[in-house]
Amino acid sequence: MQRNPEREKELAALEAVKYIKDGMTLGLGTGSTVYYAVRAIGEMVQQGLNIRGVATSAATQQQAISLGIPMTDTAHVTTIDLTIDGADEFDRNLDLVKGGGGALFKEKIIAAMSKEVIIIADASKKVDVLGEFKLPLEVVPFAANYVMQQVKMLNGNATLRQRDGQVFKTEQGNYIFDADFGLIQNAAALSAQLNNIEGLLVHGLFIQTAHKVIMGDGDGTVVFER
Ligand code: A5P
Repeated sequence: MQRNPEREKELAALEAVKYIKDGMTLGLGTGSTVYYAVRAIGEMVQQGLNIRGVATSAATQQQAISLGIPMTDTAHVTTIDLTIDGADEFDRNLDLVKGGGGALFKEKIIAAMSKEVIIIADASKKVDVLGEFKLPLEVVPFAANYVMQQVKMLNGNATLRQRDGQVFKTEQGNYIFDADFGLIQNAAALSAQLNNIEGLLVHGLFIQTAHKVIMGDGDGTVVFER
């Protein structure tokens, strides 16, 4: 089958927004797939939907505001009804690798605050085993050498993310390491080990976070549920 990833992203996004109800506080993820969801939510708001959004990145915040979506932030909400976000990989347990865009810190906090998390993705994101996509790690610069060494001890090979010839900095002013652990046979165990490294602010494994993954698949969508 000739696949069109952009169409699959859009189809997944359009299916996900059907779960939005009036009055909800909505977490808005980051990335090229969520772009389509935010665009659709903008249209729904124009047609009278009453929601407020909480963004996981400055880019999403900007897009949402430009579409007239009322926005708030984590200082003003304690729970989020539903979050719609993307992923770099998902497996059959609906465990995820995220952070390709560098927004993983806010994405993890927003996911933790959410009663329900729906992940939207094109079909290329579905994998048998996580780990082909290098795992993003957000690292406080002061701890960079230490974290690099600790990641090596877990058999990870990390490289400092660069963009346009410069060291990439997150919205929090931290580094991203893209870490190759090979195929991750036990994602929960690796997640726990990474959680124990001081100075590693957050990693891109999202374990038991997604309630649903909606995947665009050719001309339709498939919904995976936990
Ligand atoms: C942002 O940091 C990421 O977690 C994104 O959600 C993820 O990279 C998916 O992005 P795309 O929808 O652009 O593939």
